[in-house]
Amino acid sequence: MNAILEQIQKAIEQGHSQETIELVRSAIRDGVTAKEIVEEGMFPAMKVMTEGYKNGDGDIPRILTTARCIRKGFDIIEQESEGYRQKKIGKVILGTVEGDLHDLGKNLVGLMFRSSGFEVVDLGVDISEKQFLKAIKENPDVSIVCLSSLLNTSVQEMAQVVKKLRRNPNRTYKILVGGGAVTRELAEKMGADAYTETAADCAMLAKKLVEESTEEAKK
Ligand code: B12
Repeated sequence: MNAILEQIQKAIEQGHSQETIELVRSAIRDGVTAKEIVEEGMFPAMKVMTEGYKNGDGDIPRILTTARCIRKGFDIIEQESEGYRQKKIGKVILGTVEGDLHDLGKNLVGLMFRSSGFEVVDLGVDISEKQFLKAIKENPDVSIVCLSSLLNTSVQEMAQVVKKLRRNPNRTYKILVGGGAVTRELAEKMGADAYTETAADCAMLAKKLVEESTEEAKK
């Protein structure tokens, strides 16, 4: 692997945001592509962090500093990489459901989608069924709707929103759910199209879902 990509990964894992910015800038100047920086430098750091979290050895301050470094690196790519103007794979609407104010996981999901080439409409936290439906109406080209919930008390609300989103006669999107209060079993029960445990996996899965929908539409 290109040495600078390894350095980017290390800087992010260690939470050094200024160093991340300088390394990403320097990689762009040296002709490393945005795709390589994201997929071989930033993505692996994110993966290490979310795996750690899954196994119980990721702490919140560490998650925050990692997310901040990725965010900063990504800002530099958007501002300075000519080659970044890639065609968007699809559009994602993302929000934490009503009653729930947790947003760290949702923000990571948003970052992963953006760095995988999706356009992201982040509605924020405490988002009602009405607000999700309004956003879908305003973005008829949406391909994925993502709901996040960390509270058991909000899972009911999430199930309600999923039910409504499924019934939409103009549905062109897949529904993806996640967050600490959601399990695969719950996701299936509420009728979501997909669930992943971590942010790192969900953008990959969404890419697959969008490709499958495009294939189906061609038939
Ligand atoms: C930080 C935190 C807070 C912060 C939130 C700050 C913020 N800006 O988000 C504050 C202090 C505000 C807070 C408040 C509360 N909290 Co709190 N909080 C936490 C804590 C410690 C960490 C959550 C977190 O950010 N984790 C890190 C992120 C990265 O993980 P994550 O969100 O799960 O996301 C990952 C995956 O789930 C996935 N993911 C997330 N969303 C999505 C969406 C999709 C579509 C997909 C595919 C994947 C995905 O990707 C992420 C990365 O891989 C947890 C305990 C814990 N250790 O989990 C309690 C916790 C979630 N909180 C809890 C509670 C009860 C509360 C309060 C009710 C406390 C109170 N009595 O006031 C309030 C609720 C406020 C409200 N209305 O929302 C409980 C929830 C219990 C439950 N299951 O119902 C927990 C589990 C603590 C506990 N053990 O009791 N909290």
